[in-house]
Amino acid sequence: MTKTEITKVLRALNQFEIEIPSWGFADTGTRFGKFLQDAAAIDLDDKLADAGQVHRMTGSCPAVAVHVLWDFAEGEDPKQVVRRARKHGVRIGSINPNLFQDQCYKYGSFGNPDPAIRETALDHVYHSIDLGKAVKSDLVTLWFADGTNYPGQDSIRGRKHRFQDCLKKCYRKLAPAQTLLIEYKPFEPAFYHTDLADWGMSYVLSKNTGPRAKVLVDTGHHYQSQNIEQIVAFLLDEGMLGGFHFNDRRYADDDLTLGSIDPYQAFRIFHEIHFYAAERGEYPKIAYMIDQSHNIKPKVEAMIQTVSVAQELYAKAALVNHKSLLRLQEKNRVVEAEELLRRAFFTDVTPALETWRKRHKLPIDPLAEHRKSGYEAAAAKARSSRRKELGIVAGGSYA
Ligand code: PSV
Ligand code: MN
Repeated sequence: MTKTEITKVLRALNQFEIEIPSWGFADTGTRFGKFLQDAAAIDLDDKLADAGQVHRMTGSCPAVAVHVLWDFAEGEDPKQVVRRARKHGVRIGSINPNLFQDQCYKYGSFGNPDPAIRETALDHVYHSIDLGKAVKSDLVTLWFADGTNYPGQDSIRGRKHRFQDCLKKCYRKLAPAQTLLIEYKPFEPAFYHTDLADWGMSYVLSKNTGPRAKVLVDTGHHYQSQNIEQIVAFLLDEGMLGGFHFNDRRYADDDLTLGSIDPYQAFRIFHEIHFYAAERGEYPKIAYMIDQSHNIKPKVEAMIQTVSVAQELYAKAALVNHKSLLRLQEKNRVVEAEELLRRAFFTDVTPALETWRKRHKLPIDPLAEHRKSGYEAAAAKARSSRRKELGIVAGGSYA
């Protein structure tokens, strides 16, 4: 790599932060089963400790996304949570209300025809917004499992109106520093229609909700072969890209490690962001988040691997020479323009990553350092008696 290239990467990585999900550290699985891990986090304190280890190894993950129902005990003092996070070297990031798990949501939350259920859902989001204020988190991330399973089951337009009404009500409760991120997903668990099925639906509802409501792109939430970087470029240009949930997929919302199937796609997404930033002279405010929970990989290792991949692909994308690219594009020099991207993608950015890590006093090889640290074995040991008490043992069942 040239000196200029290394400088470009260092500059890019200095402003690259990626939030990790608390739910990525707990025992999770598919709907067919969970494979328990001795070191998996049991409670929020464990999750924050694991997140702290990821941040110590990678230097890019100071914030942890939390899922209100899974992470906050009834009556939990938010200040205590802030203190606990700080103790582990991290802070609380986006707040994720849970509008899909309770029995009352069988026919939806914000889209439910029953006004009483919509009130229940709204109360939960209001509570989540307050929690965000209390822990000084400025992001509230909404994902809805809402939809129908059969044609004719409910009015698609009626549900849209209920959604818009509820979102506006939520928006009014936000503090000025808070932003609402609205996620979409084409299907699952609803199998006929999903109320917020694609970026266009999230865009329309966000736009009608207010200037601090933006679209959240979960890379696993698209149909096969959809051009995600085009969605990203479009949303960026409209000032409507709020953030990402990163993961990779082969079939549907598989929660695979970012870049494990198609690293070039993640690169192309990052390229659109660098390209936009170069034209603007500054990086847009985007919440980069990971949304992966691993069934067979050790959780902390998987997260460190993911963040390292994200750093690498972000760094590669930063190498594209935008002035040259624009010139080639203006002249329709297709092959050379494509080669510019390909060359950046295939550049070995290890020297730049090592320099960045050295400068920030971080391990040169985050994964190797984590393995050497013995963190996993120590966590398994420390958590074993609690696991026994709760009946969470390998071979047992844990709902
Ligand atoms: C839904 O599939 C989703 O992507 C949402 O972001 C949820 O909050 C998360 O996964 C739960 O795992
Ligand atoms: Mn997601």
